[in-house]
Amino acid sequence: MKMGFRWYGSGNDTVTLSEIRQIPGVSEIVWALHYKQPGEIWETDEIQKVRDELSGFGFGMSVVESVNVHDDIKTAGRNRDLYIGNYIQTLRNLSRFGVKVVCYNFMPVFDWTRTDLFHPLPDGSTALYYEKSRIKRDPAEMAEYILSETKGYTMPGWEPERLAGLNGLFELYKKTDKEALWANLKYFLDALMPVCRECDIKMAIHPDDPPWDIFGLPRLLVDEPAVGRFLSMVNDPYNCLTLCSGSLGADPRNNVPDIIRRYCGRIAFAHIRNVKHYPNGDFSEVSHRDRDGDTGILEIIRAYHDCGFDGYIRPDHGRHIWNEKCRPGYGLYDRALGIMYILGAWDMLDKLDERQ
Ligand code: DNO
Repeated sequence: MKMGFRWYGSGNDTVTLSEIRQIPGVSEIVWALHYKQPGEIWETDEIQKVRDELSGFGFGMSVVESVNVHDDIKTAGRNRDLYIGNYIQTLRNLSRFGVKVVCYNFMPVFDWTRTDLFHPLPDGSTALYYEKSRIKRDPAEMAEYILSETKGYTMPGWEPERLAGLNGLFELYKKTDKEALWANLKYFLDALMPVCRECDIKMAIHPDDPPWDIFGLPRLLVDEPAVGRFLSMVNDPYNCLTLCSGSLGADPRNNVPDIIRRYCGRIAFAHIRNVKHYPNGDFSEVSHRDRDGDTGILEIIRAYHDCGFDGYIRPDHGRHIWNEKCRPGYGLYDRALGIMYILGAWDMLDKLDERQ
């Protein structure tokens, strides 16, 4: 497997490339043009600028997270073919720079959702937290809260300009039920697959986070049957998964190691995140150490190792520790600790294999 670290770009991240270079084992920066709106073409000169910056530090740029999908594509809106055309052009441009995996999601209106971005943990650190009962509230109220909590940083899907048009977005999704959303996802992927094959780029969908419907909006990639349906609906080696252990693992009924063993050949990108469940359905993100949460981090690593996983991997959200001021979930220190934990387990599994 190839270790990556998500980075939001110069001037847009508290973490620097020189800091990331000091974390053992990281060869890839998981990147994106964060200023781009869904539907816009990523131009080659813009991509080249990132390439020059990353290669100056010896990093690869094989994984983009994310090229976001326009709402017209998700809702079969008037301009969906135009935006699919733009997406295809972006893939072609990315392939000129050696991009191999494009992560995206098909969640309506919001990307990942939490109710508390800096929830205190008993050890004095803070972490992302989800309180089920608070989600029933009006999404506009929720949006206002999130904006005040993010302390100037934007969370994907919760950008101020997007939240300003919240009512319009909800209106747009009224005619899109779960089956319509599945059909729109298939339409999108069917159009992309020939280009993906030609460009050797895998499309890697991120599961819905959390893995259940919120604010009355349908969500698709929520459990093992849904993952199976997704992969057989477009049965192409370029139609792949970003297997996010923390997203699927937020539902205690999901056995993430089993899902990995079952679909390993179609996992292009792995996110390793640990969550702790509470009996009332709330959950908290925690350190990557297996026993700190309920996701089964060691079994997950063992599943990838047993399958001979050679795709890309990154530690997902970390806690905020040592007074670090950073994007929610995306600080330097806890993600660096997460990498050392993952690599420690992985290297030991390699050693044990050598003995046999
Ligand atoms: C959360 C991330 C997601 C992910 C998108 C993919 O931290 O894992 O925001 O990047 O859902 O499009």
